[in-house]
Amino acid sequence: MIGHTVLRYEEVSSTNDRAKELLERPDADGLAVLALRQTKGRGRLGRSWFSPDDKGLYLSIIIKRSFSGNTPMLLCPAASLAAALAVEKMSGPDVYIKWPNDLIVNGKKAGGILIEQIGGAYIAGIGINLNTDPSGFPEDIKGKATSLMAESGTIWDRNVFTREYFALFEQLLSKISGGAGGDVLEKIKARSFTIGKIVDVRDGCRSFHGEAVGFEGDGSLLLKAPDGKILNIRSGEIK
Ligand code: BT5
Repeated sequence: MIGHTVLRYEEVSSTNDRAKELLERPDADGLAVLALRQTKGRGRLGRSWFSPDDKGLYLSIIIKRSFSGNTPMLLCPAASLAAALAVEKMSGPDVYIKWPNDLIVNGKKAGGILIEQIGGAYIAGIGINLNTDPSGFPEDIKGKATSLMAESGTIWDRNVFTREYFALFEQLLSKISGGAGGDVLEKIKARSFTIGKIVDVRDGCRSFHGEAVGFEGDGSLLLKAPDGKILNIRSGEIK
């Protein structure tokens, strides 16, 4: 069960790093690490995650179970969708998912997902700006980032949110490991900030341009290039 044990810390470098140290525990699958602040919160590709004290959700969940086929590729969609559904369940603002890992509220980034693989285990890192005051965001993200509090006008209870998140993520994990990943992708499509838009996608030194038209079964983005060709993009970043 996701969240069967929750280890809570005042401060860690990164909850993903702390989770990594716990991978060999016999009860590792589903174990969660929660911190009030991170001194080296991370995004993808070595980017940093702004993690002010006591304002956000800094959560990592160890997933160490056997998966078949392309299921692990669906961990990021499942973790993103669980966040959107948890916000919805708590009557929050609509959350859109910008492929592959951004949680968007009213056009701004309110959270992000970082999935890391270590051997046969995965760590799902979930960062959400619950009660962050937007005036405190660093200059480079000011104007692009927001928080649930800023968008809803209410204070978000981290513990209640986390409980909802655990239950929803568990349900979605059962779906993807039970072969119903298509359902998850359909639900993401309905909340997608990407599908239907003309986008530029950067993947390392490659870049692609076209209309985002859908997802492949493994969560890859399908892009219709100007010449009509459909490109299948497994990872990258939308500019
Ligand atoms: C992500 O990366 O969006 C994944 C973030 C995952 C953070 C969680 S917190 C718990 C766990 N422990 C960790 O150490 N990490 C995970 P990426 O797509 O690479 O986006 C990173 C970019 O988002 C940065 O380069 C900034 O532009 C922007 N950013 C940084 N902090 C932000 C924040 N608090 N809110 C909104 N945008 C932010």
